Formats: sequence, C-alpha cells, structure tokens
Amino acid sequence: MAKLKIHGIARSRAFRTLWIAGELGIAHEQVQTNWNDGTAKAAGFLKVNPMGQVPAIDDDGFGLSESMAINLYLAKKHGKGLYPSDLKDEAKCWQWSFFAATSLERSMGLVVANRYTLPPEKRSEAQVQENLEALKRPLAVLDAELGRAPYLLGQSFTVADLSVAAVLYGAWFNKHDFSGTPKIAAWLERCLTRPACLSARKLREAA
Ligand SMILES: N[C@@H](CCC(=O)N[C@@H](CS)C(=O)NCC(=O)O)C(=O)O
Repeated sequence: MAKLKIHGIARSRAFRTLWIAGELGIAHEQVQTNWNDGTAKAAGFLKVNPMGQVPAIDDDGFGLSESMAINLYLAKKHGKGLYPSDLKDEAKCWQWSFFAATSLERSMGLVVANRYTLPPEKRSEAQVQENLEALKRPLAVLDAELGRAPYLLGQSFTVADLSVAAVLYGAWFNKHDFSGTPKIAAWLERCLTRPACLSARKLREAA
C-alpha cells in the first residue's frame, strides 16, 4: 500500500491535514504543492484536484479534496478516539466541521488579514469591524458550548475540536483578543499546544 500523500504547504489549509495525520500517527508524504506559486495549477496536480486548491490527498489512488472532508475521512478511517462510533456523536463532528467552514472561516480570515497580516496600507478597519460583528454570534455559541465540557463532544478531543481550532489558529497565533470568550481562549490553548499540533505548527511557523 502506497504512503498517504498530502498535497499542500503548511502555510495553507493543509496545516489541518498535517495536524490530523500527526494525531492519528499516519505515515505520509507531504508534497509541497503551493497555492501561491503556480504548482497548485499545474496539470499534474489538477488531476488530483481540478479546483487547483490545497489540501488534497492521494490515499493509495483515492483522491480527495476539501480540508474538512479529508480530515473527517482520515479520522474515521484511522479511528484512535478522534472519531466517535455513535452516529449522533459522529453527526456532531460533521456539525462542528461545517460550522467552522461556514460560520467562522471566511469572517475570521478577513479579520486576520485586515488586522494582522496584510501590508498596513492594504488593511481595512471597516472589514475588521464588519467581520467581528458577523463573528459575534458563532463565537458566543462556541463559547457557551465549551462552558458545558472541556471539548466539543465532551471529555475528550475529537476531530470536531480539530476542525474548529484549526480555523481559529491564525487569529490565535496573531494573539487576537479572545478574552470576551474565555472558554474558547482556554480551549484553543489546549488544542493548539497538543504535540501533533506543535509538530504541524513547526512546519508552518518555520516557513
Ligand atoms: N474549501 C477548501 C478551500 C481550499 C483553499 O481555498 N485552499 C487555498 C489555500 S489555503 C488555495 O488552494 N487557494 C488557491 C485557489 O483558490 O486558487 C478547503 O477547505 O479545502
């Protein structure tokens, strides 16, 4: 059986796939397909993901794209506690992964870009304020959920936590103020300092 191939540089959404591969102890090869230098639009990669986006995986001939789908697939395939066997708990992992992708990712990405990472002359405070407003409800919902238990599904870390924490990583890394949502702040610290996350962060933060 061929080793799992993970396409994508660590400074992309491939970060979350590298993180889960570490959590699950999956032997893998990282292919440095870069969304920013043309390699993600090269003919060879377009056969793996016609969208020309990373991450994408090749699991012994099975191709898959969309970071959340990839992570749910790998978690289910390799188990190890990150993926529940009960259907309702499983559905909660889908819920939180879709929540991260649809209710948090775009707005948080715009806050991070416009407050922390774009060159100062390109930043827009109006974009920051508009997206902070859009984030109020989902962050309050997440904070309330984390007030009930240390992790989204209860007592232990699952792929649900990884999906959501990975989407908030950029903000956390840039020391975004999460003091208004203290449960999120403490949970992010727990999730983003796990050994497998530290290894994935090393690839990203060193780049
Ligand atoms: N919904 C996709 C989005 C993938 C995506 O946009 N990846 C970025 C890098 S983080 C990319 O490849 N951008 C290049 C492009 O969109 O052409 C996922 O979650 O995997």
